[in-house]
Amino acid sequence: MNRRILQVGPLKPSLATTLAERYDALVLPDDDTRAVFLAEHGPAIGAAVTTGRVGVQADLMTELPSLGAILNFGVGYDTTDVEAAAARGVLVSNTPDVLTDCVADIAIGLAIDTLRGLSAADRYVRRGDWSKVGNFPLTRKVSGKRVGILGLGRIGQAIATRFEAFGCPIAYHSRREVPGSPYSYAASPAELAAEVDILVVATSGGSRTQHLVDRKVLEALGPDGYLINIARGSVVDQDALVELLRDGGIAGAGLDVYTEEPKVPQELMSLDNVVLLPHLASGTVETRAAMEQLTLDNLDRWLADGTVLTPVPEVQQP
Ligand code: 8YV
Repeated sequence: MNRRILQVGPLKPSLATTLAERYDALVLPDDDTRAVFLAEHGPAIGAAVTTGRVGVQADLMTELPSLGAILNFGVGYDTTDVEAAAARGVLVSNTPDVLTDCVADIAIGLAIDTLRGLSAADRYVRRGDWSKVGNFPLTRKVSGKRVGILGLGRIGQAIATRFEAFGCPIAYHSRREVPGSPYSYAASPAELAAEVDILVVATSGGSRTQHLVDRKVLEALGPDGYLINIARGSVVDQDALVELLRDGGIAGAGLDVYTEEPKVPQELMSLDNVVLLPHLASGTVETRAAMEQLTLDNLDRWLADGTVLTPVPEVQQP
């Protein structure tokens, strides 16, 4: 088995250092030396370590004929071509569970910030408006709001549990109804949006969920509805979202993810009914350390016996 390890894209610095020092990993160049690098080292590469921001596409896989595993730092792996990997017998692992709590916490934080205007109020105080203008305008209550979860997977479930503690009735839409779930099931994203005050996007990304939240869904959410997205920017029609936010078609949005990160539409910058985060939901010291450890554990397992601990569902273990 070829065992050379390849780093694809930037990684958490401590992970990159460990890969280089402990595993003698190579780093894929992203400049014009890449083709020469791949011609020289491609055939020896056994495993690639990457993140959801970069991933391994089918064309890179063809340059790595001995590739046996792609280890993804992060739960989302929509930038890796899992069908091409499965067809080539390449294993793909991700880092589920260890980041669920932090991502769910940020969904709640975004909802409270968006409805109660925390970031906007902070700007208000810093501008000196409290003494110049007077009291901050009234905001919207969070407790008891009807919450819709789009994608009741591990993270969606953790978000639902947290909102339950706020006395919020929960509904959801997933590809399939979840057996035994205490929450009410809506047959489509638009039906879900129509019956809730806060719509939380918690699906995976990729072609299957591209623009699942389209203009129709946002219009169903309506002028009193709020959108929270901690999943992937690709799930939401961002142009429609910007337009509806600007024109009062929806009440507000809390966003951790965007269509083309790190680009954030300029039109959102001046809107006080929008909270903008730089894709930080899993970004705590504790959780990123756990993601790093799980990535290395997957790599060690693959080196030991050719399997991984946390394979993505689309690929079969040997
Ligand atoms: C990370 C994420 O920001 O896990 C995911 O899918 O989006 C985040 O946890 C990212 O994967 C790390 O680069």
